[in-house]
Amino acid sequence: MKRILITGALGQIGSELTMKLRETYGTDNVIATDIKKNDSEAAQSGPFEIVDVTDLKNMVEVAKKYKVDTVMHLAALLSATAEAKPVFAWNLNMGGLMNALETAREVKAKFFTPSSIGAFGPTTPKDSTPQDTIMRPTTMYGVNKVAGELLSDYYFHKFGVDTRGLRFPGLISYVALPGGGTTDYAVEIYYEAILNRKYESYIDKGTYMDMMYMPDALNAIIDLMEADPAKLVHRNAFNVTAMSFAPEQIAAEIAKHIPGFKMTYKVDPVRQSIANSWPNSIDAAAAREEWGFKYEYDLAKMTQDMIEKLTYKLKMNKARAN
Ligand code: AKB
Repeated sequence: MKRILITGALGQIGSELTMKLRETYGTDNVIATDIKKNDSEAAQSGPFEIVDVTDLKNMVEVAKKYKVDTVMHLAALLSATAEAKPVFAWNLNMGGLMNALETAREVKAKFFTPSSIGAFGPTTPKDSTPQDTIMRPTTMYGVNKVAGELLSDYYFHKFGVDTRGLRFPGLISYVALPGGGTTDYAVEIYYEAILNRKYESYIDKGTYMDMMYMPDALNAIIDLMEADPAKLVHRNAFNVTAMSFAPEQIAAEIAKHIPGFKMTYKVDPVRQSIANSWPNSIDAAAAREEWGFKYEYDLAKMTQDMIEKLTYKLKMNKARAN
C-alpha cells in the first residue's frame, strides 16, 4: 500500500484508521473522503475530498487525481439503522460497495471493506462460529454483508482485483462514536459510567456478542492488507475477534474502576432480536493461520484504557466548553 483512498473516513473506524495510516504511510498518501467535511483531525490533517459513494464518476475521478493504489471502503449503514431503513440501506450499502469495487478495478487498486458478525444468522452455529459455515442472516445489514463478501470474491475471481475483508465484531473506541449499530451499547456504557455512574442497557443480560478494541482492529486491517497474497486461502472475509461478553460482564469490569456504577435494563426489541440472531463467539483460526492475526486487548485491559482515555477526553471537552 502506497497511496490509499478511504471512503467513510469520518466515521467510527475511518476517523482512527485515517490517522493511523497517515502515521504509517505518510500524511499525503492517505486521502480521506466522506459525504461531508467536519473539523475532525482526519478531515483537517491531510488530503480530504467530498465523495458520495453512490456517485461512481466522482469516486473514480478522486482515485485517479491522487493515483491511489488501494481503496478502503468503509461508508455503510450499521445494523440497527439498516433495519429501520432497509431500502435505503440496500441502495447505500450495496450501491456504495459496487462503486468502490468498480473504482478499484478501474485504477487497478487493492481493495478492503469490512464485513461483520452480522453476516451470520440464527441457523449459524452460535459458539466458536467457524470461518466457513451457514450464513443465512435475517437482517438487511446481514444480507448486505453476505452479498458484499460474495461481490468482493466475484471482483477477485472475475477481474483480478486484490479484494480482502474482515468480519468485524462490535468495535469499541473512545475517539469517535459508532452510530446505529447493535453493539453500540458497549461504547455508550463507558460514557455513561464516567459521566453519570449508571447505564440503562438496551441489550438484555446474558446476551453474548464478540467485541474488539479499536487499536486491535486497525492493526488487523493493516496486517491483512500487507499479508502475502500467496498465503490467503480466504479473502472475503476473515472472522476476527478479541473477546465475547454479555452486558453484565462489561458492567462488572467497569465497576472495578468506577465504584457505585449501576446498570439497569430496558431492552429494545429490535436491537435485541438482531443480537439474538448473531453468534455468541466466533472462531478466528483462519485469520491466525493465514496472516498471523493477533490482538492485545481483552476486556480487562480495554476497560482500563477506555476509562483512562475517555475520562481525559471528556475533561478536555468540558474545559474547552467553559
Ligand atoms: C453493528 O452493531 O451493526 C456493528 C457490527 C457488529 O457490524 N457494530
